[in-house]
Amino acid sequence: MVAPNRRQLANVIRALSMDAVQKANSGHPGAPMGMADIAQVLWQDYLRHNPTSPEWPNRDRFILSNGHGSMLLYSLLHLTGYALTIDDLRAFRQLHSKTPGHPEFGITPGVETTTGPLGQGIGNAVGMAIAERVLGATFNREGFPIVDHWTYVFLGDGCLMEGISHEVCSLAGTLGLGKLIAFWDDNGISIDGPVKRWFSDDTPKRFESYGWQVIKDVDGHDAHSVQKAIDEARKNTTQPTLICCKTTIGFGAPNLQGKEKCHGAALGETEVAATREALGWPYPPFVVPDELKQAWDAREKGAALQHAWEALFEQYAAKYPQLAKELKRRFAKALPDNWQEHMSALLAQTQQQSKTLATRKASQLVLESMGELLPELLGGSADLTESNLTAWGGSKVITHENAQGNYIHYGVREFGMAAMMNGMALYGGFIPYGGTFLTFLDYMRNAVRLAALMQQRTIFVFSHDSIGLGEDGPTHQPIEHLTMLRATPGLHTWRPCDAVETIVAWQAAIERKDGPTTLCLTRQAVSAQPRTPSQLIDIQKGGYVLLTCEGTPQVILISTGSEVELCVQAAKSFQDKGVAIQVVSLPCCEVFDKQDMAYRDSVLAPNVKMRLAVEAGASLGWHKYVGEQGRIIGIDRYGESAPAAEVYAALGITVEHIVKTINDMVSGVL
Ligand SMILES: Cc1ncc(C[n+]2csc(CCOP(=O)(O)OP(=O)(O)O)c2C)c(N)n1
Repeated sequence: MVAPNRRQLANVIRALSMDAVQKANSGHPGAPMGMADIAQVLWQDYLRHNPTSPEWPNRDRFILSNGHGSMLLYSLLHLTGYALTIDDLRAFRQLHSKTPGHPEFGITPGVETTTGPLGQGIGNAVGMAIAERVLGATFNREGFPIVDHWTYVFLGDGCLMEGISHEVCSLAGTLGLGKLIAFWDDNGISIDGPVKRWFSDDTPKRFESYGWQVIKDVDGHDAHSVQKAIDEARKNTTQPTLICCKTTIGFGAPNLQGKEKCHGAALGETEVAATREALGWPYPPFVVPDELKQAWDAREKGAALQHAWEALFEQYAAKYPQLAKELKRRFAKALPDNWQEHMSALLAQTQQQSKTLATRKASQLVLESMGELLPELLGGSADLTESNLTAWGGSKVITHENAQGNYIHYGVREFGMAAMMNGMALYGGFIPYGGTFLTFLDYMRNAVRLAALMQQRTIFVFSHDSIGLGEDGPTHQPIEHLTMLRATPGLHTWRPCDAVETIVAWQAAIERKDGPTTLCLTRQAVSAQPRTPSQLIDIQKGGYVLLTCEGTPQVILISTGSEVELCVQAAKSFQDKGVAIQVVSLPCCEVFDKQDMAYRDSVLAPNVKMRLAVEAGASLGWHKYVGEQGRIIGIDRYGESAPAAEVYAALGITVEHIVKTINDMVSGVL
């Protein structure tokens, strides 16, 4: 039997992709058909992976940043032997299938990250390449390259047009991520037509200026050229490489190839038939001849690769038992044995010290205290380190020259930072955290969303969390941001009111293995609140009664962060006036909402209808807690540029306003 040639092997991808899209009558056949030849070379000649063990830590990472071409990835995973059957391919884009419209992490074995929002895949890949480099620098020993693999990315014009690609590729060049190789699908087409009318950058020059190695003018349909380019890319381990591949979108479809019409719609029965003819593909949909199946099957080769690595790891473990144990611990997301004990002691001590300080400062003290315990913490800031207070005494900056560190100066690249952090979280062995001002959440928002969608332990540190930042004014003062965060499914948002709550917030973020957390922190100092031992324990429930009153409360105040102390002061002013007021601190709504009803009712007694929520942010969302008859003191406008106290006064976030509102409620005016 004659062994199938490369074009025939690539044509399997083309056929599966066009047929799956045709069956769903939805999807993107153009990119998979255009990139099939490149994929065939990369996956069959270079990619080190084991289809029966998709989580093998030292596998090469493959990211499809142009995620709309999902059928390319699904075809490759199916053909090489991942747990993805031909029936799964038939169910492309159907409810609860393993083959959703765009690749989704956690749904399909072998999908390394969720892609589709263009540009973020390359961001994730840069994060993964950083993770590989840092982990290798920490754990590899002479003769034991146990962390040593490549990160390959496919991307299209769309990814390169997105601003985030500049952010992350610029940093990748600066850091000299030599084991990152990106393939640009230079097909000259995006949805609206030929891109030259809206994308005329000199992409090679752009990447050269970032410090990348650029391999130009590669014929993406010529296996030999692709092979040569990959070899050249891999020779250079001090620079990331961009391989510019000229391709034809929809390659093989005689009437539609090279045209935008085949980008994002089924080819149509007639064109599918014509493509079969043109490609010399006589088989019915979803039928792959045995010899092609066998030629694609990578299970045996993959198992051998993994076994060889495991043998090396065994020797490594014999020689460096502590390192091996530590690496395993980190990949298992296990926390150190003394973790709980350490954090409880810190909590008790901080409660006792009762210090007035900004919660961003408290956050830094938490990092200082737990940093040595958690070498997996990989911190950073988007050029606001001194404001976010994300660095601590043990922070060591990762540079081009030295990857033995735990802190990244991301530069002014919020979106890129968040996407890279997601890549690091997905990679494993790290707990990424990164800071910026809360208002710049907007710049990185879609990556925060993807962290939540992918259920990754990414920790976003947002300081300057309200108008309390003062003089920088409305451009820097978040208003709607807390609401946006709370509206994001799967995200936990903590807004602690003092140092003690900040510790609990950090602890929750780190112990949470299945989702991201944001820590919203004040620029300005806040008072420490007194607590009983049981109140101290209840913080971790997301909400608790901070200030109790005699008997049933007449009014319940609900607040978060810096406004909690205003509520406490207001409530205390009623103590000798015969009005029983309870103050509830609600640092994390999502965690509180997960408590059982008995607990929630013990905090927010259902029969107490006079409730007032106070937060220096948009009022939207608070009716959930205050009910129909409740009131909200929030901010539904933009802020002001002035010293913090004056801005608070101007916008009515004051003790006086709270007191007046309570009086109005109690006297029946409201
Ligand atoms: C952030 C983002 N914006 C818009 C889209 C919608 N979209 C999907 S593909 C695409 C065009 C991409 O063009 P290109 O990368 O050249 O893909 P090709 O046409 O080669 O398949 C657009 C605008 C998206 N997926 N993500």
